[in-house]
Order: sequence, then structure tokens, then C-alpha cells
Amino acid sequence: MTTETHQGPWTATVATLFPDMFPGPLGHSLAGRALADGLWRIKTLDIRDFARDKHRTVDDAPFGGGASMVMKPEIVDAAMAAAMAVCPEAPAIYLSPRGRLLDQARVRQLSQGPGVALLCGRYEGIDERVIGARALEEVSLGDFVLSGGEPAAMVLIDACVRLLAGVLGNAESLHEESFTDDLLEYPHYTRPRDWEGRTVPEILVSGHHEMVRAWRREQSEIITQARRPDLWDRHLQRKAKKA
Ligand code: 4FM
Repeated sequence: MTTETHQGPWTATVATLFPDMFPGPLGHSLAGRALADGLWRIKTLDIRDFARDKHRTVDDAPFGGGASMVMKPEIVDAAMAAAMAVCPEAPAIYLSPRGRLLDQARVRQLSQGPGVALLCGRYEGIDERVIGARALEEVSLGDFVLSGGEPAAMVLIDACVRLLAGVLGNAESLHEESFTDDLLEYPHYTRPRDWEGRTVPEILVSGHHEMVRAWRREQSEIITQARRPDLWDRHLQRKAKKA
């Protein structure tokens, strides 16, 4: 029998040189309320605490030369060993532009597990050997370079936490379902009906619920085709498979 039992709430464990950055934005709004309610928890580990020398050195010059420093393998390794021990079944992830792009499917998987152990790098990166030694999954938010992995860790955690049971209200969780077939959102409007000469599409105030639904669907499709041909292709492919 493979009955996996994990203790306690969904847990984000973060190894970072800047533990004071957390929970940061995650202490506010939806994620903050859920944190206060005990629906998830966050533990930070200060990578510098795993340095052994008097000056608590965490980085060194790169072999082969170059300007920027590299985080030392034995220190990052010790920090990640401790992070992974907090929740042994949680995937261990290194946030880096080299990683596989994060998408909602992976977010859903991560939110359904026991949590995540995240490594935030600084400088030019970490010694490559730690990635192999700890079998870290490399995950990227997109094709841009941050000055450190911390903001990326916060984004990943936020995306997971909002999917946890009890975090979203009913209306929002229904919305989530209709939002996951590779289509972008339709446009939203509220009062006033005329704002500085810009009016609300007539159909939305008609009271014809079926026509509203059809209009929104059509808008989603138009916007997806125009802005994200990659998503549109995937949407069509998925629809063809279902049929
Ligand atoms: C930058 C990590 C350079 C390693 C960073 C190196 C990032 C991203 C990111 C900081 N994380 N998506 N893009 N991390 O820039 O996830 Cl070598």
C-alpha cells in the first residue's frame, strides 16, 4: 500500500540569504489571511547559517575566471539538506532562468502535494554540482533575469497557496475551473455604464445569461488567438482530443 501521509499544512521551506524578505507580500491579502488561518506555513533557512568559517563566507570566485561570485557547494548543499528535511516528500526546486517554465498545471500538482523546498540563489548562481547532488528541479518564471530567486519563490508560493482547499471563496474557485482550458480571460466591467464616454458592451446589461456566456467565450477566444497563438494551438489540440 502506498498511503502517503504528510503532517501539518502545506509547507513552503525557503533557503535564502535574505530570510527577512519573507513572508513579504505573502503576508498580505489572500495568502496572508490563509497563513494567519494556518492553511499553510512558511519556514525560512538562512543559507549563511550553514557557513562554517569565522566570516561566514557563502561565495567564492568561479573556476575558469569571471567577474561574479559563485555560491559554495558545501554550504548550499547543507542548507538544502536542512530545507528538504522539513518536509521530506516535498519537491526541491531551484528558481532559475534555466529552468522549465512554470505553468498552471505544475502549480496545481505542487499545491496538491505536501509543499515545496525552494532554493533562492544570488550572485551569478550556485555551484552546478549541488543541482545534481540534490536532484533539484529547476523552475523558471520566464525569460528574464532577477537579481535573486526570492521574488520568484514568492510568486510560486502565491500561485500554489491560492489553490489550497479553503483559501479561495466559492465564486473564485468556480472561476478557476473555467479558466484552465488554455484560454485567456474575457474583459470585465462594472459601474458606471458610461465612464468618460467609454461604454459597457450592450450584451452585458441585456439580462440574457446564455448570450452573455457566449459573448464571454468568444472574447476569450479572440483575445487568446491574437495575443497567445501558442496557447490557442494547445487549446485547439486539447479540444480535438476530447472530441
Ligand atoms: C538569476 C538565479 C540568475 C540564478 C537567478 C541565476 C528566476 C527566473 C531568476 C534569479 N527564477 N525565474 N527568471 N532567478 O531570475 O525563476 Cl544564474
